[in-house]
Amino acid sequence: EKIVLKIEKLAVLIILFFGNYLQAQTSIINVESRNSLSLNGDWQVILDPTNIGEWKQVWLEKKTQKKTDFVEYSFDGGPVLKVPGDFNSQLRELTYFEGVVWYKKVFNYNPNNEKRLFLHFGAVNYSAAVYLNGEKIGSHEGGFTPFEFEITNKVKNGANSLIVKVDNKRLENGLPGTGYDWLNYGGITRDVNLIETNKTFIEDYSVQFKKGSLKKVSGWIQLNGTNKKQKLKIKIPELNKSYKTESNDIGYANVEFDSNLKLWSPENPKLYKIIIESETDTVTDTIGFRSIEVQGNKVLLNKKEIFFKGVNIHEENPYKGTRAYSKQDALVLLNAAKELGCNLVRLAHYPHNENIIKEAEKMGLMVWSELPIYQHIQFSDSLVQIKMETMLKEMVHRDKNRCGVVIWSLSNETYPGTSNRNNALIALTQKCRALDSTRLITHVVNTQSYKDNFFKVWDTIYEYSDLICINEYIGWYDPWQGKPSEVKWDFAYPDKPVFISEFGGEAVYGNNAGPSDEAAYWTEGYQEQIYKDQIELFKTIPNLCGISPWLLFDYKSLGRMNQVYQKGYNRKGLLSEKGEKKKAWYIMEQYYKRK
Ligand code: GCB
Repeated sequence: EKIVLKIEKLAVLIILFFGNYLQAQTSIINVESRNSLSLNGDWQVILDPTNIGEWKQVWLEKKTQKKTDFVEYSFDGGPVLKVPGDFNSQLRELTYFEGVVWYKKVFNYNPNNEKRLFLHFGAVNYSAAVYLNGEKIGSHEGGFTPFEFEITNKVKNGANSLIVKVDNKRLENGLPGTGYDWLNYGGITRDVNLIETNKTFIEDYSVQFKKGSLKKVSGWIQLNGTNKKQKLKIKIPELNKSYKTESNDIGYANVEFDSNLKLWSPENPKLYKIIIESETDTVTDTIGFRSIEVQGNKVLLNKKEIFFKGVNIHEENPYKGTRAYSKQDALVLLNAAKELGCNLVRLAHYPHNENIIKEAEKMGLMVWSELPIYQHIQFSDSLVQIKMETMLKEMVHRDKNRCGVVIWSLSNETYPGTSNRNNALIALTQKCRALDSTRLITHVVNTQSYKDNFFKVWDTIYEYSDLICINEYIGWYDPWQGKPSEVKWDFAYPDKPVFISEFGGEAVYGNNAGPSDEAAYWTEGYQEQIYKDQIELFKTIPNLCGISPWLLFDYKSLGRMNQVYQKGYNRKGLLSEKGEKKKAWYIMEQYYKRK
């Protein structure tokens, strides 16, 4: 009995401790269609590189009482930053900053007894602690997914002071960990909204085709609030369709109906206006319907074989040198992908903002969405596994109704030798499948061997992956071991479709000076040759279902310290950061035209 007690105590302690990571509620989906008040715009900030504000309790906003009092901080008189936006690009002294910035915004509100109020963040990189009128209302970890807090009973009539401690310091046990090849843009990088709802509202819903079907819509609706049993409707005005159902004691209703829907595809990205109605709420969405599946060694979109013509994209507006977040930013990236001839964008290496996902869907670009489980992850740390699961839920939760999203990618270049890596990734894959069985699930691996022109793919994590996704940089990090057209392949899982998720090399736009057979001169010609050779290599790959070059635009990465050629940029772009086309661009464009 004593042992049982001890275990119980331990369990409570564990829950209290881990609870800190799970404080934020799963957020309301489809913010766009909610009754919301934007808190975007100017926020006052205090820069706090040594995290001293924690000790000074900045969130209390102490005021002097007596003539002899002094307070050693204030937001007034300090700098102002735009939200949404990374802080690095907004203030010179924050260019390479990784640490704490305190943000403050005052908003007015008149509470209404009939309503509930939620404070919703699109994303804060990397962690956020949120204070309302001096009281901590919660925290969130993870730089690329939404989170929210209900503040119905906390918001005051009149002026309210909201303070957010933003910290983008790298963590050993963070996602990603401490090492990664992109700029660690910190800040309140996506929209902030107050969302007002009725007492009971439609919190969440899933409306997509049932796996494998081109007719059957399957999903569910979830209400939040006390009035749980309600009559519900899903309407598709364009088809004069109205499907009726009812929610049960826990506010949940299954959805299943047949309909003659036009299919979404890259050629015809058809989307329908969908209205979801309860007795107390209405939400409108724009949803497309398609099926995506692997059958044998092929990928089928709407039951027809598809070849993924992809390109890798980081969430950076190359022209502005900022984190991308707006529709305009999205169009800069997606128009370039379209021009290249793509039908898929791999949004590397973390969940991108909703704008780019929605714009891609409208343009007929399929989306590969990924978790930042990247290279040096501390799988042995049990906190990491909890964070992985939380982030997975947040990613799938937000985008489950986006038909454009066809692939959930759960990891990139993790090392099989890392303690507990396989168990952690297998568990994560199973959780992903339980959350969403309709999309393809993959892992990206680069622990293969290439010797004597013989490419061996053996990582056992592929057993759990719908696709074999390989990053290989032959011609750049690894020299060719023979003719590209004569490479031989050996797959441990020979019956799965193969996707080359990264390949490429670096070049400086306009640099045609050096010999084009030597990497060290960073010429366009050298990069162009890599692309020509890679295309020869692709012909040798059995079950090839797609490729995506690394990557669309040159982008900022502090690890790229070659002062002559890189200057702080990863130069593997087909386009420079100014949008200039390198020679390799045309090779890729031609290849996609022929495919
Ligand atoms: C990779 C990584 C990617 C890097 C790229 C590179 O394999 O997945 O994040 O940026 O190589 O340029 O080295």
